[in-house]
Formats: sequence, structure tokens, C-alpha cells
Amino acid sequence: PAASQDVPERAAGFPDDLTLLVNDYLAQLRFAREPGVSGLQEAMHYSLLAPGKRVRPVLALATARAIGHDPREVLPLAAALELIHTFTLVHDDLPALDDDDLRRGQPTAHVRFGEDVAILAADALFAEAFRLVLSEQRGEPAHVLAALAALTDATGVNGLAGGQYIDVRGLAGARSVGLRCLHRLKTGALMRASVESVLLVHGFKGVALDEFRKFADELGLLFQIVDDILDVTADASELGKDTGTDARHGKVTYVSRFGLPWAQSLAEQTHAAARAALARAVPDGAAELEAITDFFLDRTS
Ligand code: GRG
Repeated sequence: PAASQDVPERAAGFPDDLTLLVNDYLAQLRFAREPGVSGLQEAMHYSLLAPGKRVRPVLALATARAIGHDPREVLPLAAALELIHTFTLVHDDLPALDDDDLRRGQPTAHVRFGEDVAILAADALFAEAFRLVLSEQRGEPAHVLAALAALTDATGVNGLAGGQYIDVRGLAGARSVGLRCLHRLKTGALMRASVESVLLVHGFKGVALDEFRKFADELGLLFQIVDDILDVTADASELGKDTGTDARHGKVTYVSRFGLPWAQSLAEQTHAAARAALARAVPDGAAELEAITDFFLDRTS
């Protein structure tokens, strides 16, 4: 690894007040207007309301606070990020992809409801995410559309879908593609959108966005490296996550490629780089974003 940077002091824990705001908002969402589709709504709620960490929506709310806004103003946008994330988890677990039985400490959606309903529930969550932003997110219409464009870009061929393609085709091991590209698309894009969309909805443009983008990109990378480390160091049942680790699926990870000590060192360096970019983005400090960055390094699940 390259020369290490100074590691800043750890901030206080993950912002639980923001997690509560997200969970309360998600819990009151109702999607079905017809009794005939209440079973589909049940499947949507099953995956959405299972105990995830909510890192993407909390990152969005913390970004709002960092720029001096009430986080509650961007709850529809934050919730949309979690709906999209949940959609990808349901698809990722399907037999055609990772074929996992356990997610967020409970049977995966296709195990509980069957593949057909799981696919439909995920598709409906994806669509409802965009409906939520379009119908509930307040802001200047041009700013809301810019935020929506960022969200959409993060899910397409240059984001989640593209990242998953690289994954299923085993292209991360190819010199011309690489592990970094896989994770920039599969994990990083939605992390970046969690920060960027909030800035866009509040009318940020150009250079004002750049340091935040650098921060978000380092954060996405940090999240993934630590995910790869936890894949081999943590007990899956303890994690409450899918039992099918990337290592078991034979995928290339930071640990399988470079070894555990190197991955741990890279995580420390990426954490320092994220904190440095954040300090440039918000010179007066941003307690919640600092705490999230520290949590990304120190998390055990
Ligand atoms: C977007 C059109 C479109 C298709 C989806 C299936 C798919 C393509 C992409 C999958 C992307 C994927 C599963 C990425 C994994 C990212 C990741 C690190 C998941 C775990 O996130 P956590 O730890 O989980 O935040 P919790 O359960 O805490 O929310």
C-alpha cells in the first residue's frame, strides 16, 4: 500500500436519531391502493422493513444536516435510496444470481414468497422509489429532477446494474476492468448518489459538489473493503446477513486478491482519505458525516 495518512480522531457513534427518522418514515409507507395487491405490498414491506443498517438514507440525512438543512426535508429522497437498495438485495439473492437463503437475519424474499412474487416485489420497490421522489420530495422542480437524474444514473449501466453485470460475468478479475470498477459501480454509485442527490435537491452545482463527491467515493470504497474483510472475519449468523459470502461464491475480493493485512491497511488509508475530503467539503466540521465515516471503518456487521 501507499504511504499511510494521519488517521483523525474517531467521532461519536453512528447517528441513531437519523436512523430512527428513516425507520419511522419507511414504516408508514403504504404502496397498495387495491386490495388485490395487498399481498405484493406485504412482500415489499417484508424486505424493506427487515433490520438493515440504513446507511444510505442516513448518509443522505447527515449530508442535509452538514449543509445546514433540516434532514426531514429530504426524507422522501432518503427513503427512495433504501427502496432501491432493497430492490437490489432481493434481486441479488435470487437463484439466478447469488442464490442466498438468508438476508438481514431472515429468509430471503424468494424463500419466503417464491421467486415470482420476490421479483415482482423488488420491481415494485424500484418503481415506488422514483414515484416517492416525484410525488413527495419538495424543492425547486429543476433541483428535484437533478437529484432524480443522479439517483437514476446510479442504478443503470454505469451504476448498480453495470456493477452486477461485471460481477456475474466474473470481469472483476480482468485487467481491463478490475475490482475497483466493480465496486465503484456496484456499491459506490449508490453511496455517491446518497450524498450527491441531497446537494442537488438543495441547488448545489459545479465545484461546490466536487469535494463532497470525492468524500462519497472514498466512503463507498471504504464500505466495500470493510465488507470484504468482514466476509472472512465475521460469523455470518452473527452478521445477520446473507450466509453466502463473496468468498464462498468464489468471487474476487480485496482480501482474496491482496490478503487480509493489506486490505486492513487499505481500509485505514481510505478512511483517512475520506475524512480528509470531508474536512475540505465542510471546513467547519460535520459531526454526523464524520461519525458515519468512522462507523464504516469500525463496523462489525
Ligand atoms: C439496479 C436495474 C438494477 C439492477 C440491480 C442486483 C443488482 C442489479 C445489483 C446488486 C447490487 C448489490 C447487491 C450490491 C451489494 C451492495 C452491498 C454492499 C450490500 C450490503 O449492503 P448493507 O451492508 O446491507 O448496507 P443492509 O442489509 O445493512 O442494508
